[in-house]
Amino acid sequence: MITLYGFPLSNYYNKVKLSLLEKGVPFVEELARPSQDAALLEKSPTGKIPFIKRSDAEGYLIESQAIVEYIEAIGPKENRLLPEDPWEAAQCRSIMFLIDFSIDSPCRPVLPAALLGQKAVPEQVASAEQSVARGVSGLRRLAKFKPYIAGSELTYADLAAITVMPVASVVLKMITGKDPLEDWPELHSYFALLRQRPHVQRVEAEATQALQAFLAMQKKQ
Ligand SMILES: N[C@@H](CCC(=O)N[C@@H](CS)C(=O)NCC(=O)O)C(=O)O
Repeated sequence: MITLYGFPLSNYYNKVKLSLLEKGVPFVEELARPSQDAALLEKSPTGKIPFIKRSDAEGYLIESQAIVEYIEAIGPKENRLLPEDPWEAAQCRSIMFLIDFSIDSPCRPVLPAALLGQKAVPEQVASAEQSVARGVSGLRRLAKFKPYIAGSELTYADLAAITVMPVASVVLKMITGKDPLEDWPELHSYFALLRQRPHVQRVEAEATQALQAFLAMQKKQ
């Protein structure tokens, strides 16, 4: 059995959780918050979430991309979520890396301003906006929407898109009032298609609930 550590406020946690659900790999969830405490660092050497553990093996596995690849390797072969063809599989990975490094990562420096009420630094906000816009325009050139992001089959790239990308939208909209994904109608039709899937609905509902609870707690403080 796999134990998935983290919490549904994390987009990377949700990417892994949705991957486990869509692949059909049984798992249990255990709450873990990112921290630099020694106890957490023993399990997750960077102090980040998500990470997983197998009940029949020592040690933990960090980094959502490595975890997703592991899920594909151990899950039911008939339910392929990464193409067999190495070129097609690499195309999927490149979409996932673009989402992580060119859309999600650039908005991280301004996340505390959006979610923790810290003061936004104008240079950081401008840089985040510019970098995310560049990442989004790169993804616009790469996305196939036929109907899925990498082609005709559902892949982990779709599961990453629907779970990881919304954070850039939420964070930048909270700070600047402008959603960087707003003017991309094809993306919204594609997200609507993915949202017909029960597992996507479950993961998004649990993420929304966690965000609302977190914002309500922040307001009280
Ligand atoms: N590259 C990592 C990113 C994970 C990540 O950034 N997780 C966030 C939560 S969404 C975290 O733990 N942040 C705490 C920190 O940066 O110290 C992955 O794909 O798993």
